[in-house]
Amino acid sequence: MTPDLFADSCAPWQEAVCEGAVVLRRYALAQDRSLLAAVDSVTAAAPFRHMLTPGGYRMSVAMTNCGPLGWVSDESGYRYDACDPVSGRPWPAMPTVFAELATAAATAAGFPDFMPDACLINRYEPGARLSLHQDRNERDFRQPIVSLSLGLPAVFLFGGLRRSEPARRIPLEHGDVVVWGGPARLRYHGVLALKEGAHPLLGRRRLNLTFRKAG
Ligand code: MD3
Ligand code: FE
Repeated sequence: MTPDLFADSCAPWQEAVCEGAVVLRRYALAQDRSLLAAVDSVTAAAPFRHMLTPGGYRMSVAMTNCGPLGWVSDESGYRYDACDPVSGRPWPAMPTVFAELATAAATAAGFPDFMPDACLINRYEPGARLSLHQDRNERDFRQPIVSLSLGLPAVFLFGGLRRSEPARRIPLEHGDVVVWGGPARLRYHGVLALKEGAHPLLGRRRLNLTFRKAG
């Protein structure tokens, strides 16, 4: 063991991924069925769709949103919008079970009073991936982002403040919650292509919910 190796970078224990990032392993496990029922209620009103990147490519991850603001991408760029461009109607309300989970997890990670106004729901099927990017469409970077993983496991890439920095690989499983804030908030991150598999509740899918204070 060489403690100096970690002195200025990441702590060697699993919960604190890096300064500002905390993994709460299996934090949402006991609520998985009610969370999934709430996802179904959202997708009944705002179905998953494959958005286009500003460059015109179809994203392999299918997405939808709930809450006052939703993240959207099309050929004119990325932004938050109060309305679903498919229906022209406001995004479905954020289910109480979502908001309570996000606030409790943020509090556990040292960010009390987190009140998300946006929940992006990402659906991965085998082969779907998210390339390295920063989340910077939100107004206040002092606000953390809470992410919840459900279904098939995935490998999360956690890089640095520049795209060129090497990325760590963090496995994320069903029920894991991660809170990203402080100095971790603007780090590059992504998700490797989802491997084939079958989850007892979700089958060949992974869902990731990200909670943000966007506006
Ligand atoms: C690290 N989603 O929707 S959430 C995204 O699994 C997104 O679907 C991923 O990245 C997914 O933008 C990962 C984890 C996440 C979210 C925001 C971050 C990690 C982050 C912001 C800064 C650093
Ligand atoms: Fe992101």
